[in-house]
Amino acid sequence: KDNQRQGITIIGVPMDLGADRRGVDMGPSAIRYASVQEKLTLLGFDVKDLGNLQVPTPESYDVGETHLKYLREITSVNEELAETLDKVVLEGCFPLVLGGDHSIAIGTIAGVAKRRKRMGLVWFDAHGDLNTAETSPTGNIHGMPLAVSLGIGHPDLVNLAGFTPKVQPENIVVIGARSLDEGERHLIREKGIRVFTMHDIDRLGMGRVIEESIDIVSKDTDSVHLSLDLDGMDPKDAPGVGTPVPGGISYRESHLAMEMLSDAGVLTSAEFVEVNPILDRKNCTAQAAVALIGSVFGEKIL
Ligand code: 5AB
Ligand code: MN
Ligand code: MN
Ligand code: MN
Repeated sequence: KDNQRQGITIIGVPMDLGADRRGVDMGPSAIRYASVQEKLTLLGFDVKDLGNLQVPTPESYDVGETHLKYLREITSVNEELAETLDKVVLEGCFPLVLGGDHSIAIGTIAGVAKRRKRMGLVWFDAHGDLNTAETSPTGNIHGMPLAVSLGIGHPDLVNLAGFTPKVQPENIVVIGARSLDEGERHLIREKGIRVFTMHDIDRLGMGRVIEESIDIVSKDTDSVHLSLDLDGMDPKDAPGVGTPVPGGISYRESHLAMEMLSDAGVLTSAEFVEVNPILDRKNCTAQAAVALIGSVFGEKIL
């Protein structure tokens, strides 16, 4: 694995066209306000912040087809994101993307997968994000990025950056799932995707779950991306998310997961998404995101 961790490049994507509830567009600011750059600098990294990509304001655009809301605008932001990330990878820096709603994973994954032959993917989330226009109960694209990365969905999204699929089902783990739609369950079975539900985490413990996860995402891969949706955590610890689901991953379990991924030295890119400051309490969800980012980059208790 390319362990070029000395340089980290931060990119903010204030996207909220992919979800119904407004406010995730303020996620990148909230995470910066919680001192992400200072934390990483103190850990000894050379941190560059490229600022935010331009994202259209939903009020100024037509929602388009209701089963794929804001498809055109989301596609164009993700194209730019993919191009930006491809450059970051070429420079040898570790891309750290701050969302924004989870539809930005389409562009993040396209960008980091472009130069890689085979990528592993850790999807930390209460949801599967495996819907298509046909199976989605909402038409919100933030519920579709994992399907899109597998090559399933609208051609404009699937073919982003000129190649598909971005990732193979056998190199993916989903961690924290507790709210899956019928079409998502079907796809998980059909593709054989390894999903560690909350039930599995309760039974096995997070330690075992991450050990197995590391095997899955690092076997025959040349890079590993972490896509972390803050709603994977329990809403008691991370209330500032648009689609909270009770019974989630605890503060400590989520840290253990990041610490073990860090110790394994497998991660080559990461994104932290779905922080909604409007629904938060004193920015504690953004603070949790920054604490998790610290653990990803090797912060230790002792
Ligand atoms: B998130 C739901 N499955 O498709 C849908 O927060 C919720 O990125 C999706 O995980 C949640 O609209 C998307 C009902
Ligand atoms: Mn989610
Ligand atoms: Mn998600
Ligand atoms: Mn959400």
